[in-house]
Amino acid sequence: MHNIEQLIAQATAEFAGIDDADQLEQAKARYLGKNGSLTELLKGLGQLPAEEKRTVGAAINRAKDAVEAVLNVRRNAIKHTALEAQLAAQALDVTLPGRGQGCGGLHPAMRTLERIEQLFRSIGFEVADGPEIETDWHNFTALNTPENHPARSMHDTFYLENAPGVLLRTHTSPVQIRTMLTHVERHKHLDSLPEIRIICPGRVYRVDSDATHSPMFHQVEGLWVGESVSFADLKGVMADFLRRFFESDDLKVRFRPSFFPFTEPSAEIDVAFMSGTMEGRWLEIAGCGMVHPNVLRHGGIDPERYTGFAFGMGPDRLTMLRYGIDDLRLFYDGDLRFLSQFK
Ligand code: 2NL
Repeated sequence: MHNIEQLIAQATAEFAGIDDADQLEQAKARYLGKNGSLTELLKGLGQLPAEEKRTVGAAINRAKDAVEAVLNVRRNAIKHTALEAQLAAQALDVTLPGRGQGCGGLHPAMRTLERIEQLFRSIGFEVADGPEIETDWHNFTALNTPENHPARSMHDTFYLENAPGVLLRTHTSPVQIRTMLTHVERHKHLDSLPEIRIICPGRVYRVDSDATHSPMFHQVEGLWVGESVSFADLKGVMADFLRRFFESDDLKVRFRPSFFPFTEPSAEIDVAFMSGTMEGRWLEIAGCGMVHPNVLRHGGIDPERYTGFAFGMGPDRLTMLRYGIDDLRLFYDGDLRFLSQFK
């Protein structure tokens, strides 16, 4: 009996000195485990005379309960201490200022498109859009592109599978064709057609991919059709637009003869900056011309009565010039280290 009381006292003292959960379980095993001292006492019960078995057995079981109880108290204390430490370490300081919501920004390509739209709106143009999946009639035929023209080949144009004559538009001209057709239909009750003044910004697609070409890129085309629209109007509108776009009154603008199937005559527009790193160098910036009579006819407009000018430019190139970017792929890689500079 004396032995049993001693074991309880010893276990209580031992548990009290332990701060670690694993060590506590090891200490428990020394009393209550398979070879623990209380377990050993129980095993020795068989050698006792029958009248002692009851009392000694009951005493050992009480001792086990007592040790178990002391153990649980210690277990809970250790758990509580660990939790307190964890809470202290992870304490939230609710008085700290918030991290703030990172504010997004427009992609540089979109900033340029919006700037172009704003400048053309200021001189009476409207912004038109249309489908990116087009028919070859709207994309090529209506634009006076010969049946055997290389641009129509599968090397240059993305065609849809299992849909003959359907493609990803290679320029935004089909929007202008569609606009002419609906404009004519809408105003057919009038003696004369109100003017069409639109720009068509949007995504276009060509089979092409390197440092200066992406298979998807942006284009802005413009169209002005009326009863006396001339090449002089074209020159004035474009020179004024480019000087305002680049915020440079002394920007040099020149028109160089060129060829497009959809315009006649046609010209390439070059600009030269009078200051900065690009000073004095002529850069090709857009193509333009008087709308070919066949194209007006495909748009439902009588080329004997109406004339028009059209132009097309790559806003991605304008963006690169305006911000001094030398690799087009930066636009489309989605790397925030690059893009966040434009916020
Ligand atoms: C370029 C050249 C150009 C046009 C696009 C056009 C549209 C219609 C009728 C006639 Cl509906 N022309 N568009 C005209 C001349 C040039 O683009 O270098 N683009 C990047």
